[in-house]
Amino acid sequence: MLDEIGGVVDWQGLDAAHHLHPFTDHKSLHEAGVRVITGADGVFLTDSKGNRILDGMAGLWCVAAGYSRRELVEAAAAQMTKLPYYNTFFKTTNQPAVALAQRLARLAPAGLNHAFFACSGSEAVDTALRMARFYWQVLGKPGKKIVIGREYGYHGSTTLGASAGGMVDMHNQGGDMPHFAHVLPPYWYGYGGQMPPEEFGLYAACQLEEKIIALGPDNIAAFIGEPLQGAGGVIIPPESYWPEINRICKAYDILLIADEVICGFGRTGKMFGSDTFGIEPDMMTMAKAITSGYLPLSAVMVGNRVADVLVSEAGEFYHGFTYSGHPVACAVALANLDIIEGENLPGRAAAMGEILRAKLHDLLDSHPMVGEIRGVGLIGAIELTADKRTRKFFEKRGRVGMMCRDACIENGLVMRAVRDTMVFSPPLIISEDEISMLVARAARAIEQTYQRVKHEVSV
Ligand code: PXG
Repeated sequence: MLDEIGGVVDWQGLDAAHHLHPFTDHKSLHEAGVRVITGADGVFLTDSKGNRILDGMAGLWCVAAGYSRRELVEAAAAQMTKLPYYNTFFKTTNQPAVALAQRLARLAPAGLNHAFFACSGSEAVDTALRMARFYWQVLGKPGKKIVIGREYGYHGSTTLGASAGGMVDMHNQGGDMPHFAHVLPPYWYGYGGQMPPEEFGLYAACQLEEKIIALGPDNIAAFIGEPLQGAGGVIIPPESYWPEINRICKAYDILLIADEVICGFGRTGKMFGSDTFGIEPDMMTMAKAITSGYLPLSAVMVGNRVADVLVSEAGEFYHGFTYSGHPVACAVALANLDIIEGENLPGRAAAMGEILRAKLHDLLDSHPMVGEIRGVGLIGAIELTADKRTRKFFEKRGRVGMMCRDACIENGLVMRAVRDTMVFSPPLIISEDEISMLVARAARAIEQTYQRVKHEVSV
């Protein structure tokens, strides 16, 4: 591979020698060789071999406005020229941070009027959890410490985030702090059995109520949940689920935290997943599409109930980051929100999502290895199954999904596998032609995978 002045650089070799990657088995990565991404435009990535790959995941669920947006580059350059950095500690602020806080208060559901800034989704989750516990301390209820999350929930990779999430492999590697508990996710395809989805939604919500009663409401600070569980496999709750969760959190006086890191900013067809699913959160965490991934930034939107206590009664909250309210990241977020609102990307996600699902149903409903196609807005999943009548999973879960993920790449498409569930979340600016391309490539990859494992599939 050539560098910009024509010298040969072995980027793969250097990467293997010096770079530790997130969520990676390095031995097998080194055997296979890493893919070097060198550029991107619109919904396409380019790699060092000159392949053009349709990015069906919007990076890691974040590049809502698409790649190569000049507006965002210019916003960053202008802010870097004017004020590249200053902190928001010690009685100071900066204009982009204030403007963004005001903008987010306008966009967020009613009553969420204050923003606390951080740099990643994990930091936003840490912030929300510490703030929830602090809130109860200030109110004289320091015993309310436990945070309840869900199996297959993902709330980041810091120690609190991993503990709040429901990924057992992360718990087993030190992400298992005390004062956390987990309940069943509203995953009808996996756990619904013979129950109709709406009945199963109530059943799953009821698991939270039972857990609260078992642990004692006086010991519980908050429930945290993604409106739909992204990294867990795009688990979309039945409509009955969230209204019941709202009711339970209110009935037992437990804060409700909606983790909007994936759902926020149009992904589900409305501005926030909370709007789509009717969630009434006390706090919301957001990141990723807040800058379309162009710079690291996250926020916790804090509802009046908590903010009023924090502002008027609490004294100092000993928490914050060097880059909280970073002026360049906030300026890019503002320019990105101009695109999201100006081009009505939430509405576009709703319309394009319908088209995407219709095309997937057309091509794949009758495929013997496809158990379910689901989605809302421009996020969705295709369940690969060993028996579509009984929704049976494959032996050694994750193996067939990984084969299909590799087949997708060979066909010029990035799609993620979560166990044997193929998930997609393309940039919200994707066109109808690009959707047809995505669907055709996905269908080809699924068929190629099927040809390799069809002896395991009941027809
Ligand atoms: N909450 C949710 C709901 C997320 O999806 C985080 C918090 C943490 O955000 P940061 O910025 O700290 O990574 C996330 C992140 C995957 C994958 O493979 C998903 C995420 C991150 C990395 C990989 O699906 N979600």
